[in-house]
Amino acid sequence: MSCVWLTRSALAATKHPTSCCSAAEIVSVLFFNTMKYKADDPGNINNDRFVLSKGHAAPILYAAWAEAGFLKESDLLNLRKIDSDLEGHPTPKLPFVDVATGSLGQGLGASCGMAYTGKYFDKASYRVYCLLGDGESSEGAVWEAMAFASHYKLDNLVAIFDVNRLGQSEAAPLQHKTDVYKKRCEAFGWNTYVVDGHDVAELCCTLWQAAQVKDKPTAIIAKTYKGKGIAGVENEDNWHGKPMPKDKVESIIKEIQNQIQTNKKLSPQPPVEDAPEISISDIKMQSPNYKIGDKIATRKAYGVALSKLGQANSHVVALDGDTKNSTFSETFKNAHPDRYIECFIAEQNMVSVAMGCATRNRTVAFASTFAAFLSRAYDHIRMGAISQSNVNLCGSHCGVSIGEDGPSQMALEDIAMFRAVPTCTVFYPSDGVSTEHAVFLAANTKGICFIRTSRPDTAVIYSPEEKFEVGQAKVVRQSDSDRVTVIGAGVTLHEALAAADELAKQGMNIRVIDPFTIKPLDAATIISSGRATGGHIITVEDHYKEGGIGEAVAAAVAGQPGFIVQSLAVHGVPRSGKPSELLDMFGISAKSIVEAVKSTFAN
Ligand SMILES: Cc1ncc(C[n+]2csc(CCOP(=O)(O)OP(=O)(O)O)c2C)c(N)n1
Ligand SMILES: *[C@@H]1O[C@H](CO)[C@@H](O)[C@H](O)[C@H]1NC(C)=O
Ligand SMILES: *[C@@H]1O[C@H](CO)[C@@H](O)[C@H](O)[C@H]1NC(C)=O
Repeated sequence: MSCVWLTRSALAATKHPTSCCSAAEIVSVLFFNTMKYKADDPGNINNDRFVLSKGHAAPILYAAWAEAGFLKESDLLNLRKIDSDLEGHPTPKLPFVDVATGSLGQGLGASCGMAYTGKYFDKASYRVYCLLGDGESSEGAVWEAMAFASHYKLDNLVAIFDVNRLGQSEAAPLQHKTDVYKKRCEAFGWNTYVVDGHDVAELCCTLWQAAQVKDKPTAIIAKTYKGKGIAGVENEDNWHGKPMPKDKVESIIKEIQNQIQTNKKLSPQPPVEDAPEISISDIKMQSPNYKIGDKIATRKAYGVALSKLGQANSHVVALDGDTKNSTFSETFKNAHPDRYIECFIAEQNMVSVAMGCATRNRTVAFASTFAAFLSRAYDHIRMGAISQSNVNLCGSHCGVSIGEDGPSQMALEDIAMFRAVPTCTVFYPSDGVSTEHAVFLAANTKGICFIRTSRPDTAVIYSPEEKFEVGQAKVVRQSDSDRVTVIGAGVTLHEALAAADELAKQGMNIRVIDPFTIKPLDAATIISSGRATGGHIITVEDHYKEGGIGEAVAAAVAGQPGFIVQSLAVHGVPRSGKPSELLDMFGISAKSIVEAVKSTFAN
C-alpha cells in the first residue's frame, strides 16, 4: 500500500527512511483498517485522531494521507521544500496534524488531552492513536503521560510502540526486550499486547481487541525492524537519518514494490458523527466585582476570574499540577468540578494535555502551576507555538515577593522565557480588575497566553468599568511636572505608586505606567510618557534583568534620541525572608525607587 509512495518520497528526499520502514504496516493498518475518519476532511471533529509522536517519520504520515487521497502523490516529491507544507516534521499547517511533533516524548501527553476531551467533555466516539519510537520512550514525559492515561481510564487511547531496536546513534537501551516493555506498560496500568509489528493480520486483530477494552488505555508493543524490507539496511546500525545511496534507489524501490501483495485501493471507514458542535469564540465578561482599595492577590483573582469565564462558556477547562490551592484554580474546580483536570506533579505532561484538550477548538484550556515550574515544560511550550496552540498558561508565585519559601519556588526567568515564544501574549496583571480582564482576553486571544500572577495581597487600583486591551498600557499616575517615568508590574507597580506618594511629599512628581501586557508591549505609551519626562525611564520588576521588563522597555525605546532606561531587577540567587525584606534586599522596593528617582533628579 503506502509503502511505494512512502519509499519513493523517502528515498528521494527524506533523512529518515529507516524510521518509516519499521512502521509501514502499523501505519497502513491504522489508516486503512482501524481508524474511522473522513479522508477528504482530516480536521473533522468526529474523526479518530492520529499523533505521530516519532515526528521524524513524517514521510510515512504524508504517504498515508496521499494513499487516503487527501494529498496528491506529486505533493510528496516536494517534501521538505521551502514552499511545501510537508515539512521535515509534522506541523498543523497540515489539517491532519493536531500538534507539532519532532521534539520526542511529547505526542502521548497531547494524545491524553485529546482522549480525555473525547471521553469526558465531548462524550464522543472518536478514538486517539499515538505512534511512538522505542528510543523515544526513554523520555520521562512519556511515562508522565502513561500514568495520567491509566489514572483517568482513557480506554479511547491506544499507544503503539514501534520497537525497532535502534535509536539514532546506537541501539535503544532495551533493544528487542518486548517483555520488559510489556511489564512496564502493565505496571503503569495499561492493557498491553506484544505483537509482530510487520504482521498485518495480527495488527488488525489487536487494534480491534483494543477497542473492546473498557476503563484502560491500550499499549501495543510492536516488535519491528528498522529499515524493514531493504536488504543490507534492515536492522543494521548507522542508517538512522540517512537517505539511501543515490545509485541504490532504483533497485531498492523495485525490491519494495515486489513485496507489495495487492494494489487494491482501500478506503477508511467513516466516523460516528457524535461530537457536539460548539463555539468557543467571543466569550463575554461581566464587569468585575471589586472596589478600588480592596485587597486581593492576583493569584486569587485568577481563580475568581476563571470560574466566571467558566460560567460564561461551558467549554472552558482548567488544569493544574497539584497546586490548585496555591494558584487558586481550585476556585474554578469548586464551581465547575467536571471541567477541572488534576494533572498531579507532572508539569510537562500538564502542558501537553492542555494542548491536546485545545486541539480542533474543542476547549478553552487554562493550565496553572507555580510559574517557576513551567520552566521545566519549556520545550513543550515552545512546541506549543509550532503547534499553533491556543492554550493558556498561568504561572503564580512569581519573584522574590513570595518570601519565606525561598528561591526554589520563585519564578525569576518566566518573562524572558515566554517573551521568546513567537506566538505568546504575556499578561502581567497588577490588581483584581486587570487580572479578570487578562483571563477573558487570554480566552479570546489566539496563540499561547501566559498570565503571571503574584502571591501577596495588593490593592485594587482600577474601577470595575476600566477597559483593557492586549498591548495597551495604563498610565496610572501623572502630572504636568513629572520628571521620570517609572514602569512596574504586579507588586512593583504598587511599590512604584508608594514611591510616587513619598516623592510627591518631597515635591517631586513621577509618572507611573502599568504595561498590563509585557508582550506585546505598548511602545507608543511608553515613548510618549518617556518623552514627557525628559527621556528618563526607570523599570522595576520582580524578575531577573535578563529578558525581563527592563530589557523589553529598552528594546521598545531603542532609537529614541535622549532616552535613558534604568533597570531595577532581581540579581543573583535569592533566599528566604519576608517579602518586604526581599524587595528591599534586591532593590525593587518603593525605597529603592525613591533613591533611583532622586539620583535621576540630581543628574
Ligand atoms: C527530544 C529529542 N531528543 C533528540 C532528538 C533527535 N532524534 C531524532 S530521532 C532520534 C532517534 C529516535 O529513535 P526512536 O524513538 O527509536 O525512533 P526510530 O528508531 O523509529 O527512528 C533522535 C535521538 C529529538 N528529535 N528530540
Ligand atoms: C492546600 O491544601 C492542603 C490540604 O488541605 C493544606 O495542607 C495546605 O496547607 C494548602 N496549601 C495552601 C497553600 O493553602
Ligand atoms: C478554530 O477556530 C478558529 C476560528 O475561531 C479557526 O480560525 C481555526 O481554523 C479553528 N482551528 C481548528 C483546528 O479547527
